[in-house]
Amino acid sequence: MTTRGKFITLEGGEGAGKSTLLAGLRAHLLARGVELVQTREPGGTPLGEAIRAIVLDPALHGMSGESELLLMFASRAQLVRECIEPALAEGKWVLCDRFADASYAYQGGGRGMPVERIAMLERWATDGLAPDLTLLLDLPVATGRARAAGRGEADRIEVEADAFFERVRAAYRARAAAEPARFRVIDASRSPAQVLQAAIDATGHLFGAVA
Ligand code: Z5A
Repeated sequence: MTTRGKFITLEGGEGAGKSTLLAGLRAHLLARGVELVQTREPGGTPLGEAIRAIVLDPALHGMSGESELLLMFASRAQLVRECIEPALAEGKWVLCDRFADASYAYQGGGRGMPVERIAMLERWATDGLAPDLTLLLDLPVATGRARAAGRGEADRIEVEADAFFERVRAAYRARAAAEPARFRVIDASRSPAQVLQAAIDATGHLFGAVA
């Protein structure tokens, strides 16, 4: 019988270093012989990437918080069914750049959408799927925004004020504190090499099931 794969998600504010860490972590896991699928949210499927283009389009500044929330979960519902669940069932590990915690942080913390509504959508869209491990890259908002600056035109969410991103950060930290068994909070103000090492250390316990 195939052993189910592990599901790892990366979370954090703007410019936290998720993409940088993903490259290093992916290389580490492949070197350990893990069969891996890497994906992202919003996006990761043809439908999800089309939704991503919509939710990040700066021209669509009139989008309501409700519409934004539903679009994030539409992308997620597709990703779970088309990509994540099949991969895990085949024994592959899945590395995902953001997942449901991002909706609690951005739409819940940032936009003030009610948590119960997000939880209801999560149950529906993910069918109970939760990460085995979530790496939260935590750093001050100003540091992340400075890192992300100069990448060209800001997307529809990046144009939000610092106060929005402070609420996002607080919501992420609250979720990590509420679920310490699933989350590992990594100080993302350290060097890329130190952040990668912390992530590698955090994945160690997942290898029990790998031959
Ligand atoms: N969103 C949402 O609202 N609700 C949801 O449910 C979901 C998402 C799933 C797109 O996400 C947007 O969607 C996002 C949340 C929202 N909006 N915002 N803001 P995304 O993950 O695709 O985009 P992002 O958050 O804007 O990621 P990013 O800014 O591309 O950052 P990153 O991937 O975390 O960082 P990076 O590209 O690795 O690094 C940024 C720069 O810092 C780069 O120059 C690196 O070389 C540098 N860097 C990286 N690590 C370090 C360290 N350790 N030290 C110094 N410099 C570093």
